[in-house]
Amino acid sequence: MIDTPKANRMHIAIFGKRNVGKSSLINALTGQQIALVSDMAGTTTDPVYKAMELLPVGPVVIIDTAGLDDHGEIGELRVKKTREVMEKSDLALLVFTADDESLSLEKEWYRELHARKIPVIGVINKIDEADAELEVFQTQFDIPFIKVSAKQRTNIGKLKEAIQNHAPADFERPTLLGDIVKSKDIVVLVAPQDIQAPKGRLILPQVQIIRDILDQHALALTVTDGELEDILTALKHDPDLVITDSQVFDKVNKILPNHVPLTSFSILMARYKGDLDVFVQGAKAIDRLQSGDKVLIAEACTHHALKGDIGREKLPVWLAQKTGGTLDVTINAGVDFPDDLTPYKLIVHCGACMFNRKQLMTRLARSEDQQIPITNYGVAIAHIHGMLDRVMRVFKRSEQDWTSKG
Ligand SMILES: Nc1nc2c(ncn2[C@@H]2O[C@H](COP(=O)(O)OP(=O)(O)OP(=O)(O)O)[C@@H](O)[C@H]2O)c(=O)[nH]1
Ligand SMILES: [Mg+2]
Repeated sequence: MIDTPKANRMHIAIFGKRNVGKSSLINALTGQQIALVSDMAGTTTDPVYKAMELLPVGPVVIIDTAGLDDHGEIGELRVKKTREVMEKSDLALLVFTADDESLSLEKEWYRELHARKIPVIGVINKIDEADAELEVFQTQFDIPFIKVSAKQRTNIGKLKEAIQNHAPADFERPTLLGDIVKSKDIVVLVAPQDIQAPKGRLILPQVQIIRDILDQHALALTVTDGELEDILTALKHDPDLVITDSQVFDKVNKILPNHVPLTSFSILMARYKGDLDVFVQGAKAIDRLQSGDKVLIAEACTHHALKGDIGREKLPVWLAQKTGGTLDVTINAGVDFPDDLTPYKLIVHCGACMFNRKQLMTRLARSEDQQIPITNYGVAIAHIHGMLDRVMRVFKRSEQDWTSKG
């Protein structure tokens, strides 16, 4: 997948004295064993970089560093490297433990971070061992504090929320298609024949995507599914990309030669506003649904549902067919999203064209916290029709490019 360039990812650095649990924290935040943890002070020697989608924040690089209090000849070199990390940090986590006796080193680092206008969040770790008096810290540092246990993963969700709230504002995905469409590419857009948009208009995702194609100086051709064959015949060569409405996926898939890249409006919006990997994972839960399971269909706006509405009518039928029985479907429309998602076996979200990225990412984070699979209309429909691999092909690329050092 050609994804957010590393430079556009928010860089979150973890600083603190040796042994406070910085490496344990990067492991807890990523949910993976990224960094080596041991009770020997000075385990981490060089900065460790991990690129990932951090919910609800978005694409980030998290950086684990060596302890600030390292000393001796090599120790000082390590501190120098840690200091260099500051140069590329957009946000810093300053890690403490409750029994910290001297805070002078942290104060020095805090002053430097502050001078560089890098937002800092204080993280008091190991609260499973010793609870901390927040006031003691708060009187000495003018920053928000979160108490966590990296080891037991306590309050890691709260920490992610704090990161979201204190993150600099300008880390949204720059374009919908800028990384997959180039100048002069021919992009065919397919709308269903019974266009549900208000008479005389296109729906917002179509408008946004056409605008984005024009921004790339590519060519946008809009047809309904009935005219797709005509346009393919009329073109001198295959289109570089076809973007279809999810409702006619199946039909388009049959008409379009397999080598022509195909995706949907809804999937592009899901990538732009949310986290496509989470939605793809979530779609796999469709295969585990059983008759009688509760499913939440979430819509961002309260549009007037027409006959054959995708979320209200088609999707529930398709999902139920997969289970061979019936499902207990709840429709949730608008800005209220249930706090408790645990009754549901699956959440299927609309394209969220009326939401900004943060709103949708917050919902993804809540689902992740409660371990409820969440997917999106387009991704779900592609999966139901056995086309998920095909419609994801255009984004394929490994995350590894962004996981290397530096
Ligand atoms: N009880 C408890 N122990 C923790 C917690 N987090 C880390 N530890 C332990 O503290 C020790 C140091 O953890 P690390 O994550 O390696 O600490 P670090 O800050 O990366 O250390 P250096 O790399 O040496 O600077 C290990 O023995 C961890 O298991 C926690 O939340 N609770
Ligand atoms: Mg470490």
